[in-house]
Amino acid sequence: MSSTPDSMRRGAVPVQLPPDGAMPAPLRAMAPHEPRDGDARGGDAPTTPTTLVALRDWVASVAALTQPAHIAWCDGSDAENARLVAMMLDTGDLLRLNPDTHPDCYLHRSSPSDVARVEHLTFVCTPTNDEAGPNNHWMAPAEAHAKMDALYAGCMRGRTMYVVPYCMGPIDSPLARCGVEITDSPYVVANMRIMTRMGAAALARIEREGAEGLPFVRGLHSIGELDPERRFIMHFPQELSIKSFGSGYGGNALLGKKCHALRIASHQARGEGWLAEHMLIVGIEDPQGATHYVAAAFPSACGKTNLAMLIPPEGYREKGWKVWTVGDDICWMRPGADGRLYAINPEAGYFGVAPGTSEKTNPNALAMLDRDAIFTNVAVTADNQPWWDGLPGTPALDWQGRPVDKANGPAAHPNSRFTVSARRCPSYSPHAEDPQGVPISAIVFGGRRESLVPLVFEARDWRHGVLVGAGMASETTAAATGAVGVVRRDSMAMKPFVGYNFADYFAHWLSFDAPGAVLPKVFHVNWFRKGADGKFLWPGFGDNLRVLEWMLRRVQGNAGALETPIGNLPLEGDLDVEGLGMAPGALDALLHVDRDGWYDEMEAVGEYLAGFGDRVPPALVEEQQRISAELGRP
Ligand code: GTP
Ligand code: SPV
Ligand code: MN
Repeated sequence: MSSTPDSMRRGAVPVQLPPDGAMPAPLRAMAPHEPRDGDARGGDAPTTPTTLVALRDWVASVAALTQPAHIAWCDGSDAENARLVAMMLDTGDLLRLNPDTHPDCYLHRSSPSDVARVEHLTFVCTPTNDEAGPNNHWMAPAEAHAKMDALYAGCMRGRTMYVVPYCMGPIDSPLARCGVEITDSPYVVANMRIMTRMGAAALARIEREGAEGLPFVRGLHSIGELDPERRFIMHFPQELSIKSFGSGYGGNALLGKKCHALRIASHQARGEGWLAEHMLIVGIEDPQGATHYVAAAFPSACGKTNLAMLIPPEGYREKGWKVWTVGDDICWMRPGADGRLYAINPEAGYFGVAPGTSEKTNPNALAMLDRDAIFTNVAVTADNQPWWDGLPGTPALDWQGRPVDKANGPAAHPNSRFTVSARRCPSYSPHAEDPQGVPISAIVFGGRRESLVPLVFEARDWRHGVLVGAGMASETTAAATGAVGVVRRDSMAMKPFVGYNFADYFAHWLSFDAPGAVLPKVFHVNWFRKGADGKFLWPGFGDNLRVLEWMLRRVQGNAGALETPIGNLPLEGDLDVEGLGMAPGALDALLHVDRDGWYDEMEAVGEYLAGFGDRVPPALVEEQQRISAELGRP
C-alpha cells in the first residue's frame, strides 16, 4: 500500500473541489486525457467535457451530494487505463500477476463480505408494489431515494468520482442503448472498460441522442465502506436510473450489466416491443456452411459461458461443425422486418465464473486468460499465476491472500471471476458486432436439476414454450449470496433480473406470437441430471453440441421426436452419442419422463403461477392445466 494522497495518484485528475463540497460555478471538470493547466494549451482546455446539459447537471448534482475530491471523465483510452492500473497497483486494489506467463493480467481481492450479488438487498422501485411483482423486492421510489441519498451524502470525500459513459451493444447499432455510470471505484472503471463500449464514442452517441431528446440510463455507484449492513442496489425503471451503494462486486457494481442491461432494459423492452434476456447467443455452423443462432437462458453459474464457447467433439470437428460466440450472458432481441427475432449482445466482454474453467471444459475461455485480463478472488500459485479448481499447478495463496489451508475452504472463491474482452475469444463470431443483430432459430431454457428433468425436450409451440420458461427451476449457486443447491423457480433465468412483475413479463413474452411473426422453436435442457451413483449422467460441455444438433434438425424439420405431455423428446437414435461410451441405460435415464414426478412438478408450476394472482395471463394457466390433465395420475 502506498501512502500517496489520492490527489497525487496517477489517474486522478487535477480538479480540486472545495472540501466543503460547495460546487464551483460553473463546474470545472476535466477529462483525464485533457492537458493539465500549464500544458501547451494552458488555460484553453474546455470548461466542461460534455455539451449535454442534462448530463452536466446530473454530474454536478451528484458531486454536490457525494463531495468527491476530484471528478474524472473517462474517455476509455489506453493511456487512461494505464494510469488507472498504475494507481491501483500503488494502492493495492490490483496485484500484478506473473508478467511472463500472464502479461497485463491483474488480481483484485474483494472485501471477503462482498463476493457475489445480493438479491435480498436488490430492489425494484416502481411507483406501486404490484408493478415490481412478488418476484422482486420493492421499495417506494421516494423512500428509496431518501435512503440512498442519505448514504451518498459526502461518501466520496477524499476520493475521485469517475464519470463513465458507456454503450450497451455495438456503438452503431440501433438496438444498442447508452448509459453513464458515476462511480468512486477505479476497479469498476477498469471492468466497465472491458465489459462495455466505454468512453469517448459512447459519450458522443449520448450527446447526439440527447440533442434529439433521447435519455441515457443514469447509474450512481459508490463502494461506501463495503459494509454489508449499508448495502443496497436500487432500480428506478420509470426514471431509467440506478443507485448502488456498499458493494464493489460484479453485478452489484458494474451497473451496465444486470442493473441496466437486464432490470432497466427489460422494463424499456416491454414498453417498446423487444426482449432483454439473461441469455447467451451462439452460432452453430453446420458442415454445409449454414449458421444458425441459438439463444439460451440458464440461471447464474449454470453453463451459459461454457455453451457460448463450446468446442465441438472431435467427430463433429472432422465433419466441419464450427461454433461461434456472440454473447455469454445477456441478449437483447427484437422482431425484424421478416418477422424473425434478431439479437445483439449488449456486452463487450465476459465476466465469467473462474472455477471449473479448464483446458478440458472450456479451452476457448482459457485461451483468452493469459493476457489483458482482470481476475477477482482467484487463488495464486507460488510463481504468481492465477489458479482455481480445474487448472494445473498448486495454489499457494487463497482468494484472501492467505497461505492455502483446506480448513479455510476452497483456495479460489466459488464465485471468483475473470473479466476479459470478447475480442480475445478465439470463437468470437464475425457477426457479433453486426448492428442489426443475428437471427435466432431456437431459444433454449435450462437449469441445474439433479433429478426429474430430461436432457432435452421441445415445446409444442410458442405458448407452451413460454410456460416451459416460466416454470423453469434450478438449484441455486454461488453467484448470489445465500444457500447453494436449493431448487427454486427461476422463470427464464430472470428471477433476480427482471425489472417488473413476472406476470406482466409472461404476457409480454406471449405477445410475440403475433401475425407475421416467425418465432424460434423453444427447447428445455438439463445437463445436470445425476444417476444413482450421484454422478452426472451427461458428459456436458463440448458434447452439448450433440443436443444442439438435434434441436437444429428439429428446426429444419428433419429429425423425429417422441411426443409426451411435457413436450417432444429425441427418439432412440435421434441423438448422436457415437464415441461417448455411455453406460448402458444412461441415455434412457437421461431421457426418461417420470409421469408422476412431472404431474407434481406441473401442479407446483400451477401454484407458482397462482402466486401472481389475477395478473397472470389466463393462456399460461390453461396451458399448465392442459399438461397437468394429460399427465393426470392413473
Ligand atoms: P453466470 O456468469 O453466473 O451467469 O454463469 P454461466 O451461466 O455463464 O455459467 P458457466 O458457464 O460459467 O458455468 C458455471 C459452472 O457450471 C462451471 O463450474 C462449469 O464448469 C459448470 N458447467 C458448465 N457447463 C456444464 C455442463 O455442460 N455440464 C456440467 N456438468 N457442468 C457444466
Ligand atoms: C450472474 O450472476 O448471472 C452473473 C454474475 O453473470 S454478476 O455479474 O455478478 O451478476
Ligand atoms: Mn449471468
